[in-house]
Amino acid sequence: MRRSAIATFLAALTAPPAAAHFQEIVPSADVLPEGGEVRLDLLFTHPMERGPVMEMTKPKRVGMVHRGRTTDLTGALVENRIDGRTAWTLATKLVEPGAAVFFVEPRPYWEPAEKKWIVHYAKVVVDAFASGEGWAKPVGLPIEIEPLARPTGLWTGNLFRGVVRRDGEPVPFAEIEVEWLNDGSVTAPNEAFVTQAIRADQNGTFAYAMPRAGWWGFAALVDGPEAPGPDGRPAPTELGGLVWVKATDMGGPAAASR
Ligand SMILES: [Cu+2]
Repeated sequence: MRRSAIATFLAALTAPPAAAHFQEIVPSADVLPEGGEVRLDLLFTHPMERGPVMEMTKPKRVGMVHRGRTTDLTGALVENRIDGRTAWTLATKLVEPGAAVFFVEPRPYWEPAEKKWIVHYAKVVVDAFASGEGWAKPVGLPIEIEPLARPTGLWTGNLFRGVVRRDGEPVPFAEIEVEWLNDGSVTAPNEAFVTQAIRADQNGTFAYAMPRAGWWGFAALVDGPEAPGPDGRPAPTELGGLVWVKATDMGGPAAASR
């Protein structure tokens, strides 16, 4: 028994942080050339490993910043079941040009394996009428990535750059985890490839070249305030500021419509 406890402890020590959690907020398209309906899927999962999906209770708030206005979309959330877990979906229409920044403020998730709370504030930009306007507008989340490259209409291989901000201030040497939303076509050769790890520079600025078409999640992670865990004892909180960015292959129409 004692030995198995030690084995568990050692396994925990040596296990790579492969099971990186990512709050997904993924739209049906990054650009709506003619405007119109956009559908967003919200789930809490491990994108590169395609699961396991974690339970996502109804978020505190979901909304969008569009043309300088913030709209609360929490009431439009529809519950969804994925692999037996709760996830959410929402559909809305963009009838005016301009980038809409969709965001989610989830409720804290208790991670029993790491004995910590996780709150991942996540956002994604959808550009209506391919306007090229409004994509840099911050939502004002407690931790947020400010894009330095327009996060829509990006080619595969493009460099995505951003600044990690906490309460509006840059976070020097912030840690950023990067994962590709795996469609099943890639198997990581080993655990090291599942989550890419990068650091911001002294100004909180980071860059990453996306090597494959599809959705990429960038998760800036910082320590939040301690909060009582299920046993009432103070537990750490991981705060994430995520942005989802789509890369599209240069090539035929088939690649463009992925
Ligand atoms: Cu997990």
